[in-house]
Amino acid sequence: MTYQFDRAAYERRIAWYRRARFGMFIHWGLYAIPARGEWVRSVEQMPEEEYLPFFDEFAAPDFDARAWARAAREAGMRYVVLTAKHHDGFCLFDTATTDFKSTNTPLGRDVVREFVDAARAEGLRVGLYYSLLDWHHPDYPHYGDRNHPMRNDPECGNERRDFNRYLDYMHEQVRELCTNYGTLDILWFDFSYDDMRGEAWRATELIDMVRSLQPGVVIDNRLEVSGEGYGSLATAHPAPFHGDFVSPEQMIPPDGIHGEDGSELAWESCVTMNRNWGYAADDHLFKPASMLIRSLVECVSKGGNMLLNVGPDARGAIPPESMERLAAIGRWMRLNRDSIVGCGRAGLPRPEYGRWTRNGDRLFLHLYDRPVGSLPIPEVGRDQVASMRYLATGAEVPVSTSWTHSDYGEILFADLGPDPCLPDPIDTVVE
Ligand code: FHN
Repeated sequence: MTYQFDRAAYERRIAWYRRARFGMFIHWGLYAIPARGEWVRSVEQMPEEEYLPFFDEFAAPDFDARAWARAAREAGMRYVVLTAKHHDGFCLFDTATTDFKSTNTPLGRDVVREFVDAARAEGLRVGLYYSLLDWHHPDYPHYGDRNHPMRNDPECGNERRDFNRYLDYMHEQVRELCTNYGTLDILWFDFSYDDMRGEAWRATELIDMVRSLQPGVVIDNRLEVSGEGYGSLATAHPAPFHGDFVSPEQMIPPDGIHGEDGSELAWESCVTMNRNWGYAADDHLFKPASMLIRSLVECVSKGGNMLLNVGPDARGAIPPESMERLAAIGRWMRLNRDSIVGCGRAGLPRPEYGRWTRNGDRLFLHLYDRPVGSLPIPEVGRDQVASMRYLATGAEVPVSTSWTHSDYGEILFADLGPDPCLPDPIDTVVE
């Protein structure tokens, strides 16, 4: 039977996600010990025997999922996504499929269990990231040149590996995650490449199982693509494993993301604060909070979400540079959240001096450059506007009168100008 995409069911499933707009990504695992990013095994061509000792060292004395979830909530985030398993194959959940899991380390705890409980206790939606790649599993194809791990190198003896047996393992782990940790709000698969996409993962079978266990879960599009691609969600005939949102990585699409039929697709830009997803001790170049807030505004003004990453260190603590930025973002969100949560594209021309977002008949102008004197707003008609106020202070906005017609009830400003709630850009330590 051919798959029929049910757009009405899709829009119902994705509605909360479109309103949420802002989430936290958490990359954590054994790689926090070498502290050179989550691809350290591949980039440094580290053999398994050099990596496995980190397993016996993984004690994470400061691991506190509730502290992570509280930091996300206080930053104004509405959902959190944790790496349940990254490419190194290390499982942060108590799986029956392998001993390579957090419950067998000195930490001895089911990190995913504590994470989902903490997130829900903080009123957040729960997401789990799951790597399709697995450098630990003996049946996952290995690659000779680890700097180009996507090529299937003949010297790696892949003919002896049974990839279908790996897929059975992978599907069983996904089934455990969908069965043992309550209602999941997001499943974040990562990632497809070369000919490893779609049915190469037995994706229809996988998605059918996921949907039978977690009917309302929102799924990303990386059973088909990586951070560069749209996937079949954008086409007139989405595949069964289309995913529910497009997942641009470290970039913001110039004008949002639309399907071939012109429909506005859900999308989420996932971004790091520095240059690494996993903890990297030497990576001190963090973006200032004001830049991260502008990225969030940019995403929402184009109808998208932003998933902002933190990489806890080997002790389990979110780095201080990240905590500083989360706190600054939280100060801004406490006063301006109405211009982000529940908002989307305003349907107005994009001004030079800022960005518009909209929620129903409320318009929000994110002022990047505050004008001297009154504020010309040629995009909106004066005669239908009930009031204009700065969100951060409630103060009336002095404006000029040269306007055209509109149908908006009120305009509120989320002022990104020299806002008292935004700290001076935090000095970044540049090595
Ligand atoms: O290889 C991963 C990477 O480590 C990280 O998890 C990002 C997050 O979107 N996804 C892959 C690269 O696209």
